[in-house]
Amino acid sequence: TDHAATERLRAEIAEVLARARRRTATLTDCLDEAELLAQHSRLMSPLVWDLAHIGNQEELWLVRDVGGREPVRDDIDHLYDAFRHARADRPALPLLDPGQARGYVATVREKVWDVLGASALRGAALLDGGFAFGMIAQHEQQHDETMLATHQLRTGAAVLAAAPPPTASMPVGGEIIIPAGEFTMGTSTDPWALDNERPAHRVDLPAYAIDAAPITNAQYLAFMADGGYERSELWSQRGWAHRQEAGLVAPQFWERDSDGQWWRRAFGVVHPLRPKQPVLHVCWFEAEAYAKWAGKRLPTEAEWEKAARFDPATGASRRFPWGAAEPDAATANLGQRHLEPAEVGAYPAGASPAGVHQLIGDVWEWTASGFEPYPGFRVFPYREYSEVFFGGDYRVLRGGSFGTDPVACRGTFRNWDHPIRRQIFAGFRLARDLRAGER
Ligand code: AVJ
Ligand code: FE
Repeated sequence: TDHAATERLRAEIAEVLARARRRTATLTDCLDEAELLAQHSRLMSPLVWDLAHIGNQEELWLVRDVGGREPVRDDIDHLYDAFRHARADRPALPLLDPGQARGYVATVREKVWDVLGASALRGAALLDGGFAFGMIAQHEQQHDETMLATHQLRTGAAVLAAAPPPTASMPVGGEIIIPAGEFTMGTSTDPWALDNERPAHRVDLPAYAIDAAPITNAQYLAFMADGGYERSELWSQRGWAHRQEAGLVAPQFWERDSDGQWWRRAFGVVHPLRPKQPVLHVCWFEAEAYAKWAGKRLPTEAEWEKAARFDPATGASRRFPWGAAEPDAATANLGQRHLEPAEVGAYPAGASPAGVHQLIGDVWEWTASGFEPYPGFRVFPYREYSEVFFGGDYRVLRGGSFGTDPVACRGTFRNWDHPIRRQIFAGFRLARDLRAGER
């Protein structure tokens, strides 16, 4: 019945909002006031800004807009408007202190529980799939992933811990050929899909080859050993200029000892580089140079999505590579269950029908594509989520990382960042056109 469906949706919303808040607490309760207020990197906000910004977005959309309630703190809106102040300038603002920020997000959440429970919602926001609530849960989780990146940039003793990810249970490598043909890209029906994932549209692609797995540390080391960072001919002009200016010699957070062995610092712990794990913390220009060295290229967004979603048996596009089931510990490394990517070959149950592995989770994958609207795009509900970024200096990333919650991850989900950024949890896989006669 309608009533039972509404109650199920209400319970699902309550669970995703509560899960996001538990994670926000995990990321902020482990640090003292000074560390929450500190600028760990000019690329990032102080953690206490993310915390109150999470509450402020929730207040704007769920308390004021959906709930039609009185503002909790409309005097602080300007402090937490991401378009008003650059990240580097946020530490100097008269921000709520950690205690005030915690009190603020808790007060907002109390009001949201009240809004969610209100009978008036039965007809409106909830029947429309609960989009506003889903958007806010995704927003909190996206900032939680950003806060996790701030944790990775912070120096000092480790404060986060998690079980190690699974190791390879089968060898995975080489390429998969995706035959030519149309597929459905994007979605018009996923209730919590964001505006930039809409609408569903048909895309026709020639046949192409795509890597069965992301590029590993071992593969990346071979590029480095072959002079990858020293050979300007492997880099685009812009990429080489950036490589020179930023002094890039290895992925971020790699350290080499006097014996020439590489180690990786992750969340305050230095560990030997694990050869079968996907390479992490490379910028788009590094991925571009690696691709040139390998005689290949990055996949376009459409190629990535067809490899992830197209089911040749039905001709339909799936929500996830493995089907419609929610991600779990057997299919994908998501949700900060682990603090690093898993080895390639660790998730055979998560492969796509074509046999492409680990598209979802582990590392965000850089694509060749800029961030553009799909044909028929409509802003929903606000221009600043997607539209103002279209046509900018961004590249699209797909698939989510170990730090992405399932609520903010699916085969249609689009992320984007500047091509020089590498503090995000990004790696890549490659693709190529087929040679004459190859099929
Ligand atoms: C989609 C991850 C690029 O963090 O800038 C958070 C998500 N939008 N608050 C970002 C977002 C508004 C966004 N990314
Ligand atoms: Fe935000």
